[in-house]
Amino acid sequence: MLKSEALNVEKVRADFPILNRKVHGKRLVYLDNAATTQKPNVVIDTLVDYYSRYNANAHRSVHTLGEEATAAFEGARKTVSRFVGASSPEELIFVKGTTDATNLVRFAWAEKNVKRGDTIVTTLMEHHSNIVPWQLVAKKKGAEVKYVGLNKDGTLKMDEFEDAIRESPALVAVTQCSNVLGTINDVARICRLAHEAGAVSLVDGAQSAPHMPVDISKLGTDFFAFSAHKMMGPTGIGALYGRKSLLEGMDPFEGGGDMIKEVHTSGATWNDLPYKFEAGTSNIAGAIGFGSAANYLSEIGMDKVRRHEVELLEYALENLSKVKGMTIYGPEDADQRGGVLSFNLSDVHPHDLATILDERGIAIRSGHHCAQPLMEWLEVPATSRASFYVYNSFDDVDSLKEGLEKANEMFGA
Ligand code: 7TS
Repeated sequence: MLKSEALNVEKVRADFPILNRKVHGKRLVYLDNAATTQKPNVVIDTLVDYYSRYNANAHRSVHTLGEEATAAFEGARKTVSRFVGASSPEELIFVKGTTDATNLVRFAWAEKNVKRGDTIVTTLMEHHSNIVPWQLVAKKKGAEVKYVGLNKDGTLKMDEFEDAIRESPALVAVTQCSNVLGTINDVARICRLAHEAGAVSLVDGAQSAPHMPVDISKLGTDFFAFSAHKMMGPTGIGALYGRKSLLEGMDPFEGGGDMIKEVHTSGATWNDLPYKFEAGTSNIAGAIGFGSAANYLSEIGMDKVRRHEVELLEYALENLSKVKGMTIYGPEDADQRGGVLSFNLSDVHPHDLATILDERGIAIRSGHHCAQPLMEWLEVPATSRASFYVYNSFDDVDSLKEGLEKANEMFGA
């Protein structure tokens, strides 16, 4: 049996109780990590510990439980901000997830700063959460969204990007890693070019922060959005990193408790960063769980996470491409892509394929993956997608290959 050189996968797997369950009597082969990831015991225990020992609201009460909850919540903010290389925890706003983060930028920054006739530059490989908010802003403000196209191998057409930049866009919003093609974009370069053109930059880190070392201080982006549930943390929590100078100039778009300094009948003043953007009781348990997940990943080492996924990808690209009728999308070189592998098998509908694989305990996703402009570019209504994480083994890839061969038999290919 092949073993990962980067990681002790068996040791990692032992941390994830869900991996012991059977699906249709078969070993669970979980290959839907781009949708959401499984949780290690340490994250589950952190949530149980909070609710069973020190559940209290944060930033409000001076009693012991309140102080402990506040300390854990703010400790998590420090951990998560360090994890992505933010220069200070006050630049890290807890939100519901990546979608909530892009919408925060939409309401609190773009609605004020995007003007009639402006352009917003994004790409054809974005998730809807990095497209629809900008379409809504453009419609409201009389601006235009420009989509940078893709080369045949699923990489960005940088010449088109450079053309779009010449029009001095208000905002450049690009994903660091595509959730369909796996393409890794050179966002450091993109942000540099965006800034030279006077634009503000936003990087969608939903598929990068969980899978590769990310250092925002080196990327140089103004905003960076990511979700905890895609990196072993709980659902309903994520973060928006924002450059302090920008956040300070922005008004809150949600009003309520905790985001104010003082409220009088005549008006209100705003709290300091990051609280100005965290109205109401936060997802305290979620944030603490997020911190625990970031610690777990740091202990493994993000360089090892990345190396393991590249090993799996190389193996998968080589072996799955041998299956009759396979079309695999995205860059050929595993070094240029994240651990996401989208494909179609002859004319088998991806939903049928996902159902056949599920019978064998294999979980993949089928559909448009919330990236319909990309599906249009690929000229397919949907794809199947296997996406990897640290607990996936070469065995999982072998199981997927066998499942695909079985599907071929069933469909008479
Ligand atoms: N950006 C990218 C690149 C994503 O992959 C996703 C979720 C999001 C943003 C939105 O994240 P959320 O946590 O706010 O939902 N992607 C997927 C996926 O590929 N399959 O299910 C969800």
